Amino acid sequence: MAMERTLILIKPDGVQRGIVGRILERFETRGLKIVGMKLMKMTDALASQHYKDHVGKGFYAGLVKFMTSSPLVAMCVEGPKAVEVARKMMGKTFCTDAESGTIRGDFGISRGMNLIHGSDSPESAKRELGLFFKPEELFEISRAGDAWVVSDEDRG
Ligand code: IDP
Ligand code: MG
Repeated sequence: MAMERTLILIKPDGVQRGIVGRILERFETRGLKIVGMKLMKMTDALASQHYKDHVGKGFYAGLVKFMTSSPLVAMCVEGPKAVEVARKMMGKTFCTDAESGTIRGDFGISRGMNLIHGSDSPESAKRELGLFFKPEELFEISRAGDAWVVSDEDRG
């Protein structure tokens, strides 16, 4: 079980609603480590790279309008199986379908305005992190309490 990094975006609706802290808190409390973070605006060009698999779909124009409308918070989150763990924490794509206890299921009721993005595989995570962060914007951070959150076995 190797340590992984994943891209998490708190989308413009999360920033506008003032719930960035409540969403962030869940990742920190779970034991995942934030190793990069910034407030930024997504451009049309970045949207077309980030959402390249969705270009041409019916919802694409609306998705880009939403994602570029206001700043978002981009984070690199690290931990054992971080990609899968983060996706479970987020819940199903549409907030209306997401289980209670997940971020989308606890904070949202919309389909498209679903508060959060998380990479869907380690390969996507690598690609997406490269779109949002320069290497020097991501840190190796060791914290005093890490030994009580992640064991040698978890580190792989
Ligand atoms: P994911 O974010 O759960 O991985 P994807 O299928 O990759 O879901 O879709 C990317 C984003 O596009 C979703 O998070 C959502 O914001 C938006 N989206 C997807 N399908 C629809 C739709 O049918 N209507 C409106 N927005 C959608
Ligand atoms: Mg996706």
